[in-house]
Amino acid sequence: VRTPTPEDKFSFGLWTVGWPARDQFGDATRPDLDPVESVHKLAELGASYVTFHDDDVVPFGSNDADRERILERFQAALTETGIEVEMVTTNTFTHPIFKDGAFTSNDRRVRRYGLRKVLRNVDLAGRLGAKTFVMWGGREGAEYDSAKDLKAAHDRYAEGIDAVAGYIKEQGYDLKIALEPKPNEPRGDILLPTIGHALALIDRLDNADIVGLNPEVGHEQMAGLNYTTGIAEALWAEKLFHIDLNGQKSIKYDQDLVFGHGDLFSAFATVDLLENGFPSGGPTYDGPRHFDYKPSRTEHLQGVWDSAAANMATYILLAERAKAFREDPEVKAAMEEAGVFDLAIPTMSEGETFADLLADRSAYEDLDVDAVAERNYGFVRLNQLALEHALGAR
Ligand code: 3MF
Ligand code: MG
Ligand code: MG
Ligand code: MG
Repeated sequence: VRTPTPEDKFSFGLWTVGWPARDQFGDATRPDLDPVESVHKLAELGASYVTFHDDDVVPFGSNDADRERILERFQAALTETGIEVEMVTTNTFTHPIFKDGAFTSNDRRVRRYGLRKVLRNVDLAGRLGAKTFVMWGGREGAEYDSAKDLKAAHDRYAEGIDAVAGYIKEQGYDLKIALEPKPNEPRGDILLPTIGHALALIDRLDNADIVGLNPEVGHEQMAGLNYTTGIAEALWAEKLFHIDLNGQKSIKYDQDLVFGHGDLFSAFATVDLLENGFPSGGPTYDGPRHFDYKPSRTEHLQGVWDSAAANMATYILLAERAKAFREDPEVKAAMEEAGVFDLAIPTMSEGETFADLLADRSAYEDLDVDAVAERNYGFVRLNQLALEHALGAR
Protein backbone atom coordinates (compact mmCIF):
# COMPACT_ATOMS: atom_id res chain seq x y z
CA VAL A 1 0.00 0.00 0.00
CA ARG A 2 1.35 3.44 -0.86
CA THR A 3 2.10 5.88 1.98
CA PRO A 4 -0.51 8.56 2.72
CA THR A 5 0.02 12.07 1.36
CA PRO A 6 -1.54 15.42 2.36
CA GLU A 7 -3.97 15.04 -0.59
CA ASP A 8 -5.49 12.08 1.26
CA LYS A 9 -6.59 14.49 4.03
CA PHE A 10 -6.38 11.83 6.73
CA SER A 11 -7.40 12.95 10.19
CA PHE A 12 -7.56 11.28 13.62
CA GLY A 13 -9.28 12.10 16.87
CA LEU A 14 -6.70 12.27 19.67
CA TRP A 15 -9.14 10.23 21.79
CA THR A 16 -8.83 7.33 19.32
CA VAL A 17 -5.15 6.40 19.57
CA GLY A 18 -5.19 7.91 23.07
CA TRP A 19 -7.81 5.48 24.39
CA PRO A 20 -6.13 3.50 27.20
CA ALA A 21 -8.73 0.72 26.66
CA ARG A 22 -10.64 1.01 29.92
CA ASP A 23 -14.06 -0.54 29.31
CA GLN A 24 -17.26 -1.42 31.19
CA PHE A 25 -15.71 -4.62 32.53
CA GLY A 26 -12.00 -4.03 32.75
CA ASP A 27 -9.21 -1.65 33.59
CA ALA A 28 -6.96 0.15 31.15
CA THR A 29 -4.58 -2.15 29.26
CA ARG A 30 -2.33 0.65 28.01
CA PRO A 31 -0.72 3.75 29.49
CA ASP A 32 -2.17 7.20 28.83
CA LEU A 33 -0.62 8.85 25.79
CA ASP A 34 0.73 12.37 25.75
CA PRO A 35 -1.23 14.24 23.01
CA VAL A 36 2.04 15.82 21.89
CA GLU A 37 3.50 12.35 21.27
CA SER A 38 0.35 11.32 19.39
CA VAL A 39 0.64 14.34 17.10
CA HIS A 40 4.25 13.39 16.25
CA LYS A 41 3.38 9.71 15.72
CA LEU A 42 0.38 10.46 13.51
CA ALA A 43 2.47 12.87 11.45
CA GLU A 44 5.10 10.14 10.92
CA LEU A 45 2.37 7.75 9.76
CA GLY A 46 1.16 10.26 7.17
CA ALA A 47 -1.89 11.87 8.76
CA SER A 48 -2.48 15.56 8.01
CA TYR A 49 -4.86 16.56 10.79
CA VAL A 50 -5.86 15.83 14.35
CA THR A 51 -9.10 16.59 16.16
CA PHE A 52 -9.87 16.56 19.87
CA HIS A 53 -12.29 17.14 22.72
CA ASP A 54 -11.25 19.91 25.11
CA ASP A 55 -10.56 17.28 27.81
CA ASP A 56 -8.36 15.15 25.50
CA VAL A 57 -5.72 17.88 25.63
CA VAL A 58 -6.50 19.94 28.72
CA PRO A 59 -7.61 17.92 31.79
CA PHE A 60 -11.16 18.71 32.99
CA GLY A 61 -11.19 21.49 35.55
CA SER A 62 -7.76 22.96 34.68
CA ASN A 63 -7.44 26.64 35.59
CA ASP A 64 -6.78 29.27 32.91
CA ALA A 65 -3.02 29.43 33.49
CA ASP A 66 -2.53 25.65 33.28
CA ARG A 67 -4.80 25.48 30.24
CA GLU A 68 -2.76 28.15 28.47
CA ARG A 69 0.54 26.40 29.24
CA ILE A 70 -0.77 23.05 27.97
CA LEU A 71 -2.21 24.59 24.81
CA GLU A 72 1.03 26.40 24.00
CA ARG A 73 2.98 23.14 24.25
CA PHE A 74 0.36 21.45 22.06
CA GLN A 75 0.49 24.23 19.46
CA ALA A 76 4.28 23.91 19.34
CA ALA A 77 3.87 20.24 18.36
CA LEU A 78 1.47 21.28 15.60
CA THR A 79 3.93 23.83 14.25
CA GLU A 80 6.81 21.34 14.40
CA THR A 81 4.94 18.61 12.53
CA GLY A 82 2.78 20.67 10.17
CA ILE A 83 -0.28 18.85 11.51
CA GLU A 84 -3.39 21.02 11.54
CA VAL A 85 -6.50 20.97 13.69
CA GLU A 86 -9.44 20.69 11.31
CA MET A 87 -12.13 19.94 13.89
CA VAL A 88 -12.67 20.52 17.58
CA THR A 89 -15.35 19.01 19.79
CA THR A 90 -16.42 19.26 23.43
CA ASN A 91 -16.71 16.52 26.00
CA THR A 92 -20.15 16.85 27.58
CA PHE A 93 -20.39 13.21 28.56
CA THR A 94 -17.58 12.09 30.93
CA HIS A 95 -17.99 14.19 34.08
CA PRO A 96 -20.85 13.05 36.36
CA ILE A 97 -22.43 16.50 36.09
CA PHE A 98 -23.49 15.43 32.57
CA LYS A 99 -25.09 12.14 33.64
CA ASP A 100 -28.50 13.42 32.48
CA GLY A 101 -27.13 15.25 29.44
CA ALA A 102 -25.82 18.76 28.85
CA PHE A 103 -28.17 20.72 26.58
CA THR A 104 -31.15 18.55 27.52
CA SER A 105 -30.48 17.87 31.20
CA ASN A 106 -33.57 18.37 33.34
CA ASP A 107 -31.36 20.56 35.57
CA ARG A 108 -31.06 24.09 34.15
CA ARG A 109 -27.76 24.65 36.02
CA VAL A 110 -26.26 21.77 34.04
CA ARG A 111 -27.61 23.17 30.77
CA ARG A 112 -26.03 26.57 31.42
CA TYR A 113 -22.73 24.98 32.52
CA GLY A 114 -22.73 22.77 29.42
CA LEU A 115 -23.33 25.75 27.16
CA ARG A 116 -20.45 27.65 28.79
CA LYS A 117 -18.12 24.64 28.39
CA VAL A 118 -19.04 24.37 24.71
CA LEU A 119 -18.64 28.11 24.02
CA ARG A 120 -15.23 28.10 25.72
CA ASN A 121 -14.21 25.43 23.25
CA VAL A 122 -15.75 27.23 20.27
CA ASP A 123 -13.32 30.05 21.09
CA LEU A 124 -10.46 27.52 21.07
CA ALA A 125 -11.64 26.12 17.72
CA GLY A 126 -11.62 29.66 16.32
CA ARG A 127 -8.13 30.31 17.71
CA LEU A 128 -6.73 27.07 16.20
CA GLY A 129 -8.35 27.71 12.81
CA ALA A 130 -10.58 24.61 12.89
CA LYS A 131 -13.29 24.57 10.23
CA THR A 132 -15.75 22.23 11.92
CA PHE A 133 -17.15 22.04 15.42
CA VAL A 134 -18.60 18.59 16.13
CA MET A 135 -21.35 18.05 18.67
CA TRP A 136 -22.02 14.48 19.78
CA GLY A 137 -24.67 14.55 22.46
CA GLY A 138 -23.94 11.14 23.90
CA ARG A 139 -25.73 11.83 27.21
CA GLU A 140 -28.66 13.70 25.63
CA GLY A 141 -31.30 11.05 26.13
CA ALA A 142 -32.75 8.73 28.75
CA GLU A 143 -33.19 5.17 29.90
CA TYR A 144 -36.88 5.68 30.73
CA ASP A 145 -39.61 7.29 28.66
CA SER A 146 -41.09 8.95 31.76
CA ALA A 147 -37.81 10.71 32.58
CA LYS A 148 -38.17 13.52 30.05
CA ASP A 149 -40.69 15.94 28.68
CA LEU A 150 -39.64 14.93 25.17
CA LYS A 151 -41.16 18.04 23.58
CA ALA A 152 -39.16 20.27 25.93
CA ALA A 153 -36.06 18.12 25.37
CA HIS A 154 -36.20 18.81 21.63
CA ASP A 155 -36.84 22.51 22.34
CA ARG A 156 -33.78 22.69 24.61
CA TYR A 157 -31.62 20.71 22.18
CA ALA A 158 -32.54 23.07 19.35
CA GLU A 159 -32.05 26.08 21.64
CA GLY A 160 -28.57 24.88 22.62
CA ILE A 161 -27.43 24.21 19.06
CA ASP A 162 -28.86 27.53 17.88
CA ALA A 163 -27.09 29.31 20.73
CA VAL A 164 -23.71 27.82 19.76
CA ALA A 165 -24.32 28.68 16.10
CA GLY A 166 -25.40 32.21 17.05
CA TYR A 167 -22.23 32.66 19.11
CA ILE A 168 -20.08 31.46 16.19
CA LYS A 169 -21.73 34.05 13.94
CA GLU A 170 -21.43 36.83 16.53
CA GLN A 171 -17.71 36.13 16.99
CA GLY A 172 -17.22 35.89 13.22
CA TYR A 173 -15.52 32.49 13.30
CA ASP A 174 -15.19 30.60 10.01
CA LEU A 175 -16.68 27.54 11.68
CA LYS A 176 -19.57 25.19 10.99
CA ILE A 177 -21.31 22.86 13.43
CA ALA A 178 -21.61 19.15 12.61
CA LEU A 179 -24.02 17.09 14.72
CA GLU A 180 -23.12 13.44 15.27
CA PRO A 181 -26.12 11.10 15.51
CA LYS A 182 -26.00 7.87 17.53
CA PRO A 183 -28.93 5.63 18.51
CA ASN A 184 -27.82 4.53 21.99
CA GLU A 185 -24.79 4.04 24.27
CA PRO A 186 -24.07 5.47 26.72
CA ARG A 187 -27.76 6.44 27.18
CA GLY A 188 -30.46 3.83 26.69
CA ASP A 189 -31.85 6.01 23.91
CA ILE A 190 -30.11 9.08 22.56
CA LEU A 191 -31.91 12.06 21.00
CA LEU A 192 -31.12 12.53 17.30
CA PRO A 193 -30.50 8.77 16.91
CA THR A 194 -29.84 8.74 13.16
CA ILE A 195 -28.82 10.94 10.25
CA GLY A 196 -32.46 11.38 9.26
CA HIS A 197 -33.56 12.49 12.73
CA ALA A 198 -30.75 15.04 12.89
CA LEU A 199 -31.50 16.43 9.42
CA ALA A 200 -35.12 16.96 10.44
CA LEU A 201 -34.08 18.93 13.54
CA ILE A 202 -31.54 21.03 11.61
CA ASP A 203 -34.31 22.06 9.24
CA ARG A 204 -36.14 23.77 12.10
CA LEU A 205 -33.16 25.73 13.48
CA ASP A 206 -32.82 29.52 13.13
CA ASN A 207 -29.15 29.05 12.24
CA ALA A 208 -29.59 25.98 10.03
CA ASP A 209 -27.22 27.48 7.43
CA ILE A 210 -24.13 26.62 9.49
CA VAL A 211 -25.35 23.36 11.02
CA GLY A 212 -24.81 20.01 9.29
CA LEU A 213 -23.74 16.48 10.12
CA ASN A 214 -20.81 14.32 11.20
CA PRO A 215 -22.15 10.78 10.63
CA GLU A 216 -20.20 7.82 12.00
CA VAL A 217 -20.14 4.46 10.19
CA GLY A 218 -20.71 2.37 13.33
CA HIS A 219 -23.45 4.59 14.73
CA GLU A 220 -25.71 4.14 11.71
CA GLN A 221 -24.92 0.42 11.56
CA MET A 222 -25.83 0.05 15.26
CA ALA A 223 -29.32 1.08 14.14
CA GLY A 224 -29.24 -1.46 11.31
CA LEU A 225 -28.96 1.32 8.74
CA ASN A 226 -26.91 1.63 5.56
CA TYR A 227 -24.14 4.22 6.14
CA THR A 228 -23.60 4.95 2.46
CA THR A 229 -27.30 5.64 1.94
CA GLY A 230 -27.29 7.85 5.03
CA ILE A 231 -24.35 10.02 4.01
CA ALA A 232 -25.82 10.15 0.50
CA GLU A 233 -28.93 11.84 1.89
CA ALA A 234 -26.75 14.21 3.91
CA LEU A 235 -24.73 15.04 0.78
CA TRP A 236 -27.92 15.53 -1.23
CA ALA A 237 -29.14 17.93 1.47
CA GLU A 238 -25.70 19.65 1.35
CA LYS A 239 -25.25 18.85 5.02
CA LEU A 240 -22.33 16.40 4.99
CA PHE A 241 -19.87 18.65 6.84
CA HIS A 242 -17.60 15.94 8.32
CA ILE A 243 -17.35 12.15 8.73
CA ASP A 244 -16.32 9.59 11.37
CA LEU A 245 -14.97 6.49 9.62
CA ASN A 246 -14.63 3.21 11.50
CA GLY A 247 -15.81 -0.41 11.48
CA GLN A 248 -18.79 -2.16 13.08
CA LYS A 249 -20.07 -5.71 12.81
CA SER A 250 -23.86 -5.51 12.85
CA ILE A 251 -26.23 -4.31 15.55
CA LYS A 252 -24.37 -4.48 18.85
CA TYR A 253 -22.34 -2.22 21.15
CA ASP A 254 -20.32 0.59 19.53
CA GLN A 255 -17.27 -1.37 18.37
CA ASP A 256 -15.20 1.43 16.80
CA LEU A 257 -13.12 -1.07 14.82
CA VAL A 258 -10.59 -0.01 12.21
CA PHE A 259 -12.25 1.28 9.03
CA GLY A 260 -13.03 -1.75 6.84
CA HIS A 261 -12.66 -4.24 9.70
CA GLY A 262 -16.46 -4.34 10.05
CA ASP A 263 -18.65 -4.48 6.97
CA LEU A 264 -15.92 -4.32 4.31
CA PHE A 265 -18.15 -4.30 1.25
CA SER A 266 -20.20 -1.47 2.73
CA ALA A 267 -16.92 0.39 3.33
CA PHE A 268 -16.11 -0.06 -0.36
CA ALA A 269 -19.42 1.60 -1.28
CA THR A 270 -18.72 4.43 1.17
CA VAL A 271 -15.28 5.13 -0.27
CA ASP A 272 -16.67 4.87 -3.80
CA LEU A 273 -19.20 7.61 -2.97
CA LEU A 274 -16.67 9.81 -1.13
CA GLU A 275 -14.01 9.50 -3.83
CA ASN A 276 -16.06 9.28 -7.02
CA GLY A 277 -19.32 11.01 -6.15
CA PHE A 278 -22.77 10.15 -7.45
CA PRO A 279 -22.86 8.43 -10.88
CA SER A 280 -24.63 11.42 -12.46
CA GLY A 281 -22.84 14.15 -10.52
CA GLY A 282 -24.12 16.39 -7.75
CA PRO A 283 -22.70 17.46 -4.39
CA THR A 284 -19.38 15.88 -3.40
CA TYR A 285 -17.52 15.54 -0.11
CA ASP A 286 -14.05 17.06 -0.06
CA GLY A 287 -13.51 17.36 3.68
CA PRO A 288 -11.07 15.40 5.83
CA ARG A 289 -11.17 11.60 5.92
CA HIS A 290 -11.52 11.44 9.67
CA PHE A 291 -11.15 8.23 11.66
CA ASP A 292 -13.00 7.72 14.94
CA TYR A 293 -11.99 4.21 15.96
CA LYS A 294 -10.57 2.52 19.04
CA PRO A 295 -7.43 0.35 19.00
CA SER A 296 -8.77 -2.92 20.43
CA ARG A 297 -8.17 -3.62 24.11
CA THR A 298 -5.89 -6.55 23.25
CA GLU A 299 -3.37 -4.18 21.63
CA HIS A 300 -0.49 -2.48 23.37
CA LEU A 301 1.32 0.56 21.98
CA GLN A 302 2.61 -1.20 18.87
CA GLY A 303 -0.98 -2.16 18.11
CA VAL A 304 -2.14 1.42 18.56
CA TRP A 305 0.09 2.66 15.77
CA ASP A 306 -0.44 -0.43 13.61
CA SER A 307 -4.18 0.13 13.82
CA ALA A 308 -3.88 3.84 13.05
CA ALA A 309 -1.89 2.97 9.92
CA ALA A 310 -4.43 0.25 9.06
CA ASN A 311 -7.26 2.80 8.80
CA MET A 312 -5.36 4.81 6.22
CA ALA A 313 -4.08 1.78 4.30
CA THR A 314 -7.59 0.34 4.05
CA TYR A 315 -8.98 3.64 2.83
CA ILE A 316 -6.24 3.97 0.19
CA LEU A 317 -6.79 0.40 -1.05
CA LEU A 318 -10.55 0.87 -1.27
CA ALA A 319 -10.11 4.20 -3.08
CA GLU A 320 -7.87 2.51 -5.67
CA ARG A 321 -10.35 -0.33 -6.11
CA ALA A 322 -13.32 2.06 -6.34
CA LYS A 323 -11.54 4.11 -9.00
CA ALA A 324 -10.86 1.00 -11.08
CA PHE A 325 -14.52 -0.02 -10.64
CA ARG A 326 -15.86 3.27 -11.97
CA GLU A 327 -13.37 3.37 -14.87
CA ASP A 328 -14.04 -0.18 -16.09
CA PRO A 329 -15.97 -0.05 -19.41
CA GLU A 330 -17.76 -3.27 -18.47
CA VAL A 331 -19.00 -1.60 -15.29
CA LYS A 332 -20.12 1.47 -17.22
CA ALA A 333 -22.10 -0.74 -19.59
CA ALA A 334 -23.61 -2.69 -16.71
CA MET A 335 -24.61 0.55 -14.99
CA GLU A 336 -26.21 1.75 -18.20
CA GLU A 337 -28.12 -1.49 -18.59
CA ALA A 338 -29.23 -1.27 -14.99
CA GLY A 339 -30.64 2.21 -15.60
CA VAL A 340 -28.34 3.83 -13.05
CA PHE A 341 -27.82 6.92 -15.21
CA ASP A 342 -31.50 7.13 -16.25
CA LEU A 343 -32.54 7.87 -12.68
CA ALA A 344 -31.15 11.39 -13.13
CA ILE A 345 -33.82 12.16 -15.76
CA PRO A 346 -36.76 14.04 -14.18
CA THR A 347 -39.97 12.01 -14.19
CA MET A 348 -42.02 14.88 -15.57
CA SER A 349 -40.57 16.77 -18.53
CA GLU A 350 -39.68 20.42 -18.22
CA GLY A 351 -42.78 22.55 -18.56
CA GLU A 352 -45.04 19.50 -18.63
CA THR A 353 -48.40 20.23 -17.00
CA PHE A 354 -50.58 17.75 -15.14
CA ALA A 355 -52.97 17.97 -18.12
CA ASP A 356 -50.09 16.92 -20.41
CA LEU A 357 -49.22 14.01 -18.10
CA LEU A 358 -52.84 12.87 -17.87
CA ALA A 359 -53.15 13.06 -21.66
CA ASP A 360 -50.05 10.94 -22.21
CA ARG A 361 -51.62 7.57 -22.98
CA SER A 362 -48.19 5.97 -23.42
CA ALA A 363 -47.50 6.59 -19.72
CA TYR A 364 -50.53 4.68 -18.53
CA GLU A 365 -53.41 3.47 -20.72
CA ASP A 366 -51.24 2.07 -23.51
CA LEU A 367 -48.30 0.94 -21.37
CA ASP A 368 -47.73 -2.81 -21.49
CA VAL A 369 -47.16 -3.18 -17.76
CA ASP A 370 -46.41 -6.90 -18.00
CA ALA A 371 -43.72 -6.32 -20.60
CA VAL A 372 -42.14 -3.53 -18.50
CA ALA A 373 -42.31 -5.80 -15.45
CA GLU A 374 -40.17 -8.32 -17.31
CA ARG A 375 -37.17 -6.01 -17.31
CA ASN A 376 -34.00 -7.62 -15.99
CA TYR A 377 -32.19 -4.83 -14.17
CA GLY A 378 -28.94 -6.73 -13.80
CA PHE A 379 -28.20 -5.35 -10.33
CA VAL A 380 -26.74 -8.69 -9.25
CA ARG A 381 -24.25 -8.75 -12.11
CA LEU A 382 -23.33 -5.13 -11.40
CA ASN A 383 -22.83 -5.96 -7.72
CA GLN A 384 -20.63 -8.92 -8.65
CA LEU A 385 -18.50 -6.59 -10.77
CA ALA A 386 -18.20 -4.29 -7.74
CA LEU A 387 -17.20 -7.24 -5.56
CA GLU A 388 -14.60 -8.46 -8.04
CA HIS A 389 -13.12 -4.96 -8.19
CA ALA A 390 -13.20 -4.68 -4.39
CA LEU A 391 -11.29 -7.95 -4.14
CA GLY A 392 -8.75 -6.84 -6.72
CA ALA A 393 -9.77 -9.60 -9.12
CA ARG A 394 -10.19 -7.18 -12.04
C1 3MF B 1 -18.91 8.24 20.54
C2 3MF B 1 -18.29 9.06 19.50
C3 3MF B 1 -17.61 10.29 19.99
C4 3MF B 1 -17.68 11.45 19.03
C5 3MF B 1 -16.92 12.61 19.56
C6 3MF B 1 -17.12 13.87 18.78
C7 3MF B 1 -15.91 9.91 21.59
O1 3MF B 1 -19.50 7.11 20.07
O2 3MF B 1 -18.31 8.69 18.35
O3 3MF B 1 -16.27 9.95 20.26
O4 3MF B 1 -17.23 11.11 17.76
O5 3MF B 1 -17.36 12.93 20.82
O6 3MF B 1 -16.64 13.85 17.57
MG1 MG C 1 -18.45 4.42 17.31
MG1 MG D 1 -18.48 6.59 18.34
MG1 MG E 1 -17.71 9.49 16.49
